[in-house]
This record gives sequence, C-alpha cells and structure tokens, in this order.
Amino acid sequence: MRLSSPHINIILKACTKASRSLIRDYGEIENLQVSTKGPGDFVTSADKRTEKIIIEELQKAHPDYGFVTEESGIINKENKSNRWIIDPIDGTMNFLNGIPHFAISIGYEEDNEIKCGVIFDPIKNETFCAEKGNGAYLNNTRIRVSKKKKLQDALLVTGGPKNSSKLKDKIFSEFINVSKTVFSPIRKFGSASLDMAYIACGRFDGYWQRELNYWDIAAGIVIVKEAGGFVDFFNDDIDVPLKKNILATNSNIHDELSSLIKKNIE
Ligand code: 2AM
Ligand code: CA
Repeated sequence: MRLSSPHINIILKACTKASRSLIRDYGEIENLQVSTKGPGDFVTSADKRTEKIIIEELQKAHPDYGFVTEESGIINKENKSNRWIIDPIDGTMNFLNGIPHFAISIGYEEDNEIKCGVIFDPIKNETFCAEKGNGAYLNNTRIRVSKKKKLQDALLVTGGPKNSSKLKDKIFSEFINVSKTVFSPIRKFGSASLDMAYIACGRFDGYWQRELNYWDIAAGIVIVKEAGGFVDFFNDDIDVPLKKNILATNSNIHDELSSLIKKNIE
C-alpha cells in the first residue's frame, strides 16, 4: 500500500522532477571542492534551481495557492489559507561538503495547519510522506515511532546553534546537560527535516532544536504526528515570525525530555 491523495501526488511529482537536477548538481560538488573558488556560489544556484522547478510544478496544479519558501520568500501572500511550505535543500552544509544526507521538504498548510507533507532524500531514495488522518509512510511502508520508554535509553538528535545565535552559550550548556542524562552520545546529522523523518520511522527517539525556520520542519510536523509521535513548539515566543523551537519525540519520552530542556535554558 502507498499513500495517495491529490496533494501528496502533486508534491511527489514536483520532487521527482526537481531531484533530477539536484542529483546532477550534487555530482558536480566533488569537482568544485578541489577548485580554488569552492562550491559556495554553485550551491546557492543549485538551491534556487531546485526551488524554481518545485514552485513551477506546484503552481501548475494550483495557481492560486500561496508559498513560504527558503529562497524566494513568500509568494502570493493574499492566500493564507492554502500554502506550500518549501525547503529545496535541507541540509545545505552536508550537500556543500559532498555528504549524502540532505532532502527536499515540502509541506501543504491549510488554514494554519499542516495537512500533508513529503520529505524526499534523493540519494538514499527514501520518501517520507504523511497526510492528516491517513498515516505516515516510508516509500510504500507504513511507519511508526519507536517504543522506547526511558529517556536514558533514547537515541537523541539535535542541531545548531548558529555561530551568531544570541542563545549560543545556553544551547551548548543545554546540550551538555541532556548528554549527561542519556547513555548514547547525541547525534547531529545536519538536516532538520531528515531528523524529523527519522523520528517518525523509529530510527531516533527524540529530536529538539531551537531557532529553526518553518520550512525546515513543516513537512516533518505531520509526518511525526501521523507516525504516533509528539510535536511541541516549546517556548514559542521568538519575535521573528516563521522561527520555531521544536521538540519531536516518540511520545513516551516527551515529558522527561521536555522538562529537562525547558529547565536548562531559562
Ligand atoms: P538548511 O540546511 O536548509 O540551512 C542543521 O542543524 C539543520 O538546521 C539544517 O536542517 C538547517 O537547514 C537548519 N537550520 C535552519 N536554521 C539554522 C540555523 N540558524 N543554524 C543552523 N541550522 C539551521
Ligand atoms: Ca533547511
């Protein structure tokens, strides 16, 4: 069985089309890394190219829908009821360094709620998708979050902080505190959307990260929830709109991890 709905099918078509040029661009990175100029500008244009293909494809299906995107900002802002939330390459630093761990992330939001989403890892050929009320899938298989009960046994993942973050020191001490509570060292894989996808299919038990952008996690929200996980936008008082602090878990470890995180940053 696989998940099939009009919105999911439109997103999948856009991902397939965009991934052709994305994979080609990724193949170029190795050559550029040894060049004196480096791959920086090339990656920026790969990001823009991928996003353009996605936007064109989605616009063909619904010309009236709005967009919130990493590269082009907000498009058709009059329509706030139906919006696509897009990150064309999530895990840009991995992509830039030739590390095969990045994804296209596309969520569909209706009246301020993410209704469905796709996270597509073109290198591993893994498609994570979900629709509200219809479950979460990895390729054609239904996925569920892990069953681990105790935080100390959990495999956790996080990301950031950005060097310029005002909360940098606090975020580092929070990381140390959480590290002391769990047996396994905390992972940092560098792609927020794939971190969320991996919570949904039980590879990780808990994920948290501060100061993210909405497009990093929009698709992941519905995928984690539909896989039986818990998503919490903790301390959601950031002044900048579209910025999010997120905690996504298998549900079982939510309270324990939540109290630890909130306790350590204020
Ligand atoms: P990006 O690759 O699209 O930039 C890395 O920790 C993950 O967090 C990536 O998914 C990255 O998205 C995202 N991210 C978003 N804002 C960030 C920030 N200010 N600092 C570090 N990572 C950020
Ligand atoms: Ca991103």
